[in-house]
Parts: sequence; structure tokens; C-alpha cells
Amino acid sequence: MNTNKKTDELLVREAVPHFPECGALKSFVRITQGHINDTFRIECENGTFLLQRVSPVAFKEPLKVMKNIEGVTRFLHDSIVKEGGDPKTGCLNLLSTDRGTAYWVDGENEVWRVYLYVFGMSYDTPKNAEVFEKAAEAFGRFQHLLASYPAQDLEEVIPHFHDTPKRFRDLEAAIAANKSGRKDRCLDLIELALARKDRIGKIVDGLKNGTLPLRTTHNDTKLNNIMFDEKGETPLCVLDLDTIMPGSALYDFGDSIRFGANTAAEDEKDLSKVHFSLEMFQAYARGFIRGAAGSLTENEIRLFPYGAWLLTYECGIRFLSDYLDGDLYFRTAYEDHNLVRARDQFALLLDMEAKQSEANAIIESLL
Ligand code: GN1
Ligand code: MG
Repeated sequence: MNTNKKTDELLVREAVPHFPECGALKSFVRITQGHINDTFRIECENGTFLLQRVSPVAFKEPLKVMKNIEGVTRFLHDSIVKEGGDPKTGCLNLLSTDRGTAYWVDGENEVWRVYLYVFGMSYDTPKNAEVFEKAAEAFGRFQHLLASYPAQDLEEVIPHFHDTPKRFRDLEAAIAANKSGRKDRCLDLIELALARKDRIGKIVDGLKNGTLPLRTTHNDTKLNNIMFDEKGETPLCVLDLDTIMPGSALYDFGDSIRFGANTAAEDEKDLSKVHFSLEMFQAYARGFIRGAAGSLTENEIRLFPYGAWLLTYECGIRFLSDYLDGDLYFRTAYEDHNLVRARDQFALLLDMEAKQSEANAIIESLL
């Protein structure tokens, strides 16, 4: 999170010289789309690059994040080359520092990295089902490409990231502590959250008892983490590799649905606009299965509706916990931003519950 102790200008000027491939800095702009890291698009003598400071709030051990990303980007790079693709746009490429590392650690012990800039566009909401299906295929393919990556070598950079029962216990702690004093403003949401306790353990249990395979997963598969070409037609590469960890394919499927099959933005205040789109759900399921090219089990596919429901629930309680804690984790733009986000996720969740049998029927038709 940007602590604003130093101005952006100072931060960027300090970081760039450590990445000699960039050449001299000409100008920069801050990119405000993500909720976690500090991100800058930098124009330099040798081209355009993406400079990022890894959030110390989200990532307690940023060097583990970098280790995962180095391993995965190298692996993806080689796979893309083998297939005759262009690795400069087909995956993220880290630049080296003057010391030959993939990151620079500043005086505050914060970790900076530079990627080649991928020119294109990303969608905050899917323009139509066709675009969403293409994104699904890209995320499915990403998982397929990484199917032979040694998941056991990956660091768990945020322990229990999609462990929903653990997120539930965090919520209980946040309610009890009520650090922000805002509990009275969200009693209805707390009730909705607590009432669903006995339905939230299926994925964690499945991974434990072996009925769900452990895979290399992205874990943050929002639509805007796919870079499309400039026309917005063809997916180029998967962005935001910070949370690559061992996990379930259902995490990646579910988080995409939570974000992209919502008819409104994640922080829409007018809840009458928030619906679960079955059309988008179907398009995404179709694309994801195609992209994964046979690597998903039937059990995983059958659990798609549940995965979508669970990831929506989980994100809802994460926003709610952070609201109760006083906005310590997610970057917010105004006082009740996290509450608005949580209300949005719960509205989506309720609509998913109402449409559960239709979602199941869609999946049966795809099997
Ligand atoms: C965070 O920074 P961003 O927007 O990529 C979060 C995700 C949430 C998402 C909600 C590391 O992702 O888990 O689903 O916000 N990332 C982390 O918008 O916590
Ligand atoms: Mg992220």
C-alpha cells in the first residue's frame, strides 16, 4: 500500500536506475486499477515498462512472491517458445537489476520489480459473452500450460489465501474486535455471512481428502487480469502472478465468475443492478473447459457452480472483515468503499442461490 511517505516521483526516480535495461526515465503515470500493489507505467529511453512495488501489507514475504513469479514466468516463456508463440506478449517478462536479480529492495525493505510492458487493453466488465469466453479460454489454457509445473516447488505466499473456513474465523475475529467501530452499519451482512458457515468447507476438504486435485493456480482471476490486444479481441497474456500458489481449479473458475458474471461492477452502489448472469456463467464454463484441454476432472466441472458461489462468499467476507478492521488491506477510494463492495458481493451471492438449479443444468449440458 502506498504510505505516501515519499512522493511517487521520488519513488520512481529511485527505483528505475536499478533496472539498467530501462535506460533513463522520461515520464511515468500511476496505474490505480489494482487494490494491492503500487504500479507505474514508466516511459524510458529504451521503451515502456511496468514498475511495481509489491505490497508489504498483502505479502509478508515478498521474496517468496518473486521466487514463484520467476519460476512460473520462465516456465511459461519456454512453453510459449516451444509452441512457436511470442513470449514477449504471451507472458509476463521480468527485467533484471544491476545485480542480476529480478527485484530491487529499497531502503524501507520494500521490493520493486519491472516487467516488459504489454500493450493492449483489459476489461473491467465483459463487453459481451464472447469476450468473456475468450478470457475463460485464456485462464483455462494458463492452467493447462502449468499442469506440468512442479506445484510443490511453489511458495504459499499468502498462507490460507482461499481457505474459506479460515477466512470465516478471521471474520468472527473482526466482528468481535470491531476495531473500526462500524459493526452496527453491517449487521445484516454479518447475519448473512454467519448463516452460511456449514456450506463453506467443500473445496478445502476435497483438497485434503484427495477428491479434488491440487494444481498450480492463479488465484486472482478477475477479467482485468487478462491482457487483450489493443482491439480487445484476442487475449495476449495473463497478468498479476502474485498469488500463484498450489490450489484448486475451482478457485480460478469461481473468482472469474464472481467478477465477470456479475452484471455490475464489484463496487456498484445500486444493488438493483447486481445480478448473476447465467449467460456469462455458461460462456465462461465453456471457454474454461476448452482452454484446460482435458485437464479438469468431471468432479471439478460439476463443482463449478459451487466454486462460483464460494469465491463470491469468500470475497464478500474479506471485504466485510476489512471494513470492520478499518480498511487495513484493500485500497479504498472513499469511507464506505469496503462496505459497498461487501454488499455487492452478497447481493450477487443471493442471486446465485436463487439460480442454483439453472447453473447446475448448464454444467450438466456441458459435460
Ligand atoms: C485483490 O489487487 P487485485 O485487484 O488484483 C485481491 C484479490 C481480490 C480482489 C478483489 C492479493 O486483487 O484476492 O479478489 O482484490 N488480491 C490479494 O477485487 O489479496
Ligand atoms: Mg492481485
